[in-house]
Amino acid sequence: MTTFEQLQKIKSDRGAGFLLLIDPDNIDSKNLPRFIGEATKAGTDAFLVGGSLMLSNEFDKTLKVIKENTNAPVIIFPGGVSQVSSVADAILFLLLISGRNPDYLIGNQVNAAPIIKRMKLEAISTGYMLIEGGNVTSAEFMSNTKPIPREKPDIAVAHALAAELIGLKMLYLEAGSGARQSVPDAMIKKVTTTCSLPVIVGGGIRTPEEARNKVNAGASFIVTGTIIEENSHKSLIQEFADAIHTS
Ligand code: 1GP
Repeated sequence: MTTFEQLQKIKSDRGAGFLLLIDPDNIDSKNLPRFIGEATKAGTDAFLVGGSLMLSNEFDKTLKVIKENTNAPVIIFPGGVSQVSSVADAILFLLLISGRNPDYLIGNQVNAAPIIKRMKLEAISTGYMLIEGGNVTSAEFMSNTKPIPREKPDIAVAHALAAELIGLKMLYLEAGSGARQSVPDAMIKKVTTTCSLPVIVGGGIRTPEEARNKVNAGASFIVTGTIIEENSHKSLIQEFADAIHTS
């Protein structure tokens, strides 16, 4: 089964999937093996690994440690071309479709594609949409693109439909790591009722209840990063998993 098929199965078996973001720049590497084991037991469905900056030079090593301590899929969520590795199960092959910066629409993809192909790494083509989250996030600053205004769901819908017609496999509605406000539920609802692609939602989600509201609005996968970096206790991971798994 491909990783994309595994994600589809998670969605159909559990209602929605809980993806935990591991940013190699923000981890306590000594506790990583134990943390990954506990997070898997507490209901994490897959791990996303990556970051906007990547100051750490231990990307491969971090991926190896994660792989060794979980049987859940380990998926690269790349902030740039340097974040490609054959250790992972797959990579989100992101096109930053909300922006108009050609480097993030096709330039980086052209640089990364031959490497990904040579590694035989599964690429899951994903339309990545930055949504205004109340503060300037690293993703916005680093990509030099403007997010979609949060009170303009129709603009988000038009981008989502373009992604579907282009033939991308998934959408990622992103308020940005550490966003003050997460993607509005009304926008998620409008996108998921108009567009048939599975939708990942992340950025600024801080409570299990908020995560559940996003699933109820139509999200297929929820990503949390910051809140679990701040409080990595397994009981909180379990609460998120329980809120996200509706069946
Ligand atoms: C960022 O969507 C992810 O790309 C997670 O965001 O760190 O705010 O949870 P947070």
